[in-house]
Amino acid sequence: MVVDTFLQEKSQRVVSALEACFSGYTHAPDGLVDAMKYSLFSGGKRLRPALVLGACELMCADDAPGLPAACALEMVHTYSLIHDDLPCMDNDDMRRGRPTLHRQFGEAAAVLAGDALLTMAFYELARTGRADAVVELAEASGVVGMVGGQYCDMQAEGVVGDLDSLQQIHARKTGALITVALRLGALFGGASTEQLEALTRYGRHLGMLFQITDDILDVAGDARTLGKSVGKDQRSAKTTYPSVMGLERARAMAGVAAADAADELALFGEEANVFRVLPQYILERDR
Ligand code: GRG
Repeated sequence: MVVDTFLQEKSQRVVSALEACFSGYTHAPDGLVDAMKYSLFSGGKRLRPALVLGACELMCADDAPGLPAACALEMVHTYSLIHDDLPCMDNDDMRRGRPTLHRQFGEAAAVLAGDALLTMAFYELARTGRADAVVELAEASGVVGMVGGQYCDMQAEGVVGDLDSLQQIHARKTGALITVALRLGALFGGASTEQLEALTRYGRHLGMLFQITDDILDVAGDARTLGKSVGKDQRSAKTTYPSVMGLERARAMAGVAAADAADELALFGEEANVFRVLPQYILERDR
């Protein structure tokens, strides 16, 4: 309940801010803007921008300074999903409960909408004048972060991997964006080094937890509730937490990651309570 309210509130804040980002694009090609908006406003959980805003608010009792970074992160995340769904990658038909962008608008429009969202993300972040934030997002989303993790994940398809290589791939592919969400929120909220480091450690555990639950949902989740197809990992012979250790041990490992995440918050007072219960919420999620 606490987390639901938190996610709803932060989602509304970021959706309004995202809409405002498009208001200056009167000279942009309509079709491309429609494609970008189709994916951006298709009702994802908005977890990453909520983490930015929550971390910012935890630091300075106001989430407003974190809004540009929250928008930038949701744009990067959305572009990554659009490109991940393409025929040359996961070749998926459904995302967030409706046809994937390339199914609806064609492949070229999907590639370009993803490119434009990525560019727009850095435009919005650069406008804050915070070069340190731009560097953070570039590292987390680029070759040493999410894109690099996606590449390694695709290279590893059909190869039986161990837990160590799995964790390295997902620290980049999934963990980097979740961790940088907390770091950006902390930076814009004026965090001390100690606070930044604690939230970084929290983010790493949360990222791992998120990926394990994602793998579990691909085996045991419901496609309609998830809004995307299930069973893909097995079909594409991917190494996942359930494939390496079985479903029950994967669930236990997710439980440990959730507890480890909450333990990193000792530094903070009761204003961090939503972050304390968030890991359990992710552990129990069905979408
Ligand atoms: C194509 C550059 C590029 C990167 C792709 C995001 C990604 C990297 C791949 C998606 C595959 C996947 C299932 C990753 C696991 C974690 C993840 C990012 C899940 C989707 O995020 P959610 O559940 O999505 O937060 P919503 O729709 O709620 O925003």
